[in-house]
Amino acid sequence: MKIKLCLIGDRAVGKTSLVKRYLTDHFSEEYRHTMGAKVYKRVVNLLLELRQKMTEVDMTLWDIMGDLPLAELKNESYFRGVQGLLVICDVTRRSTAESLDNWIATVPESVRDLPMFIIVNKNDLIDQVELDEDDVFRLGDAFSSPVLLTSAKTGNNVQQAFEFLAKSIVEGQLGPDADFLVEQRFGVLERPAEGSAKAF
Ligand SMILES: Nc1nc2c(ncn2[C@@H]2O[C@H](COP(=O)(O)OP(=O)(O)O)[C@@H](O)[C@H]2O)c(=O)[nH]1
Ligand SMILES: [Mg+2]
Repeated sequence: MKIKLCLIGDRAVGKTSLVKRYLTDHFSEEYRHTMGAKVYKRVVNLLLELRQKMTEVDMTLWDIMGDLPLAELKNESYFRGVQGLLVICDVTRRSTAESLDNWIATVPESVRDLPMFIIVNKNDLIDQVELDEDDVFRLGDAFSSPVLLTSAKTGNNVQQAFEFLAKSIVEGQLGPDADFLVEQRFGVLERPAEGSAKAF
């Protein structure tokens, strides 16, 4: 099964570092540059718990190149065919969490309802933290999405971020038990009423 995941989030939150960490812990190959984006690929075997079956997932990871504004990405193929989003902020800069609203508001409408994980990166920088536990929970509520604290530096939760999202997508495509599995893995998050998706 082929899966396309896109990374979004402010400059320097660690998007590229997370992809590199995920890829270089294992064999990988950077295989394509497109306008405004770098596309990476990794093939993994993931265990689907419910079916007790391994499945091969061919992941392409789309990372924004440099500082390209999202408005330009929308004109490119960045979001075409995407199945899941990693929405990334930096635990040491509150502003990067505040701007997630803007990121979500600017992605194409069809993309907004896709499986999405909020990633709070740089969790190794414990003495510079600007987001507390409540903030992290509020982010999850606001976007009705699982939140993972990661560190591209130590590798903490990086593989989980990519592979749990990939599994959510695969399981979502595999039938009605998918929601149950996602709830079991992450706990249930209430979907907020229309228009209330504001964490800050
Ligand atoms: N301490 C720490 N630094 C990180 C982490 N992730 C990224 N960085 C640093 O943050 C800066 C921006 O990272 P980069 O991956 O280029 O961000 P991008 O613009 O979102 O792609 C670089 O100096 C990285 O070394 C992390 O988890 N912990
Ligand atoms: Mg980058």
